[in-house]
Amino acid sequence: MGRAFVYVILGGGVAAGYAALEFSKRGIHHGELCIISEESVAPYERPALSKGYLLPEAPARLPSFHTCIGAGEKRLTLKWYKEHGIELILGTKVKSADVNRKTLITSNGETISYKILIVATGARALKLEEFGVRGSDAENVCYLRNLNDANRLVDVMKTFTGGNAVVIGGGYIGMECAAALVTNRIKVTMVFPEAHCMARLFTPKIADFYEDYYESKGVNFIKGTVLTSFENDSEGKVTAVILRDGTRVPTDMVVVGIGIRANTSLFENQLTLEKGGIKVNTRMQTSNTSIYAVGDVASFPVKLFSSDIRRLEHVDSARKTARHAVSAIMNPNSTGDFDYLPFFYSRVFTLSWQFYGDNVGDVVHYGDFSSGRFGAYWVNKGRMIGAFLEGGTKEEYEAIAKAVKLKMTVKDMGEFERQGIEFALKG
Ligand code: FAD
Ligand code: NAD
Ligand code: ISD
Repeated sequence: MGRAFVYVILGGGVAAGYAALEFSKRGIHHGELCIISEESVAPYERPALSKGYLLPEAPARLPSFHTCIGAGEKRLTLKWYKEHGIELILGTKVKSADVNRKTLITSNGETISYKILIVATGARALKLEEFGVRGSDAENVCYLRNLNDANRLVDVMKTFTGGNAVVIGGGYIGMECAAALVTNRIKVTMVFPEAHCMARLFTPKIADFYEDYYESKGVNFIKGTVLTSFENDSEGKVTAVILRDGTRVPTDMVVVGIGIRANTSLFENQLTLEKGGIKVNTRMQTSNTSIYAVGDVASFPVKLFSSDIRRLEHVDSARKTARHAVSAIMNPNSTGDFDYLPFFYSRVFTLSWQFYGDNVGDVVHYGDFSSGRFGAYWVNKGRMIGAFLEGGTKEEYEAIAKAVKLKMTVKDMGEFERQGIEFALKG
């Protein structure tokens, strides 16, 4: 059995939702587009899973955070897809792809053919087993990538209110989940291999601020080490984690956030890959002209960084690469090169930061670290190429984004540091 579509979006996450909205805005006929997703719900704003979804009071629940609410656009419910003649094939994993035949085969054995395919398969959470640790399938060990994981985490948190958790990993998931656990009255120990948290992005000085803040909320940090094994009770539940130096940390539950791998496996010998993702050009087109890739799975040239190929793992890039791909498909002649300003953000407790650009080169810090209104700029070859700001206003965030986009010239580093946020505000 089989079905044929003009456009197929493979994957039903953030990028898929934004691509669907863009297709509808640009005008497609009923029955032309389908989305195939392993998840059993329509595309939703994944960032909610480590924030509003984990709140102890009035937590966010679907359908409130379907895409494209996160960018202030329409919320696309099942009804919307139906009304727009977009087929949602949910709870269905694509098992294989044949780019020559232009077909996908699903877990039900169905063959779906396409004229144009958008790959939006995102990424999967890395498992501890991939680092030689066994037993992370225990019922009180949680990962967080999708709605099922989030539901499991909520259930486990509820079971251990007033208890202890170990968070493995000091990246985005580790930091956001640790904050959520504390808010749910669970005492947290964070364990990660680097010298400070958020090592991919933060400077030691920025990290110090967040670590001090977390410590003031009762979080204990064990840095520069990794977990090597679990201790379990007779029912298989984890009761303690054992670290590389033999330290034993008793716990009621564990949350693991040790990075991701892009879901490229369906295309590994069929499309060109780079930087762990599917390589695309400035139109989000892969090495096969009928196939586009967007979101976490796409490695694309960032014009601002001399067209260096990057794979970004953030929601803003998922939304914008998806829209750009659809524009390139539907209106090829009026679609220019993708010109993206990398944008990352996080919100924990009452804190909130934004980062634009790239974090290489010399760093200057500015502002007041004791009051939580501070920032940092990255300067490379006399130009500002990255900016971080905690506790900024809308106007300030817009100003740092613009300054990075313009790669403002920095003549005097001392003066630049002294001006701080004023440097970006005065434009
Ligand atoms: P995804 O949203 O992961 O969607 C991929 C989809 O493809 C999934 O539905 C998956 O089931 C499906 N799929 C994969 N393989 C197959 C297959 N073979 N067959 C069928 N379906 C398949 N970024 C930020 O910038 N800010 C944040 O605050 C933030 N918070 C986050 C919180 C959490 C808990 C997580 C996990 C991520 C967060 N991110 C955040 C990252 C952001 O969510 C991702 O960058 C974004 O979701 C990427 O979108 P995507 O569509 O490429 O992938
Ligand atoms: P990450 O790359 O941000 O952090 C991974 C962390 O894992 C590292 O910082 C390191 O401390 C740790 N680590 C690596 N190997 C380890 C090992 N063997 N043992 C113990 N720790 C180890 O990845 P993540 O935190 O897992 O986040 C997953 C994905 O979700 C990322 O793509 C991230 O961008 C996304 N996310 C983003 C946000 C946001 O942008 N606000 C929020 C949540 C999740
Ligand atoms: O996707 C990302 C991310 O989370 C970062 O911190 O890219 C950046 C780079 O690792 C740093 O620029």
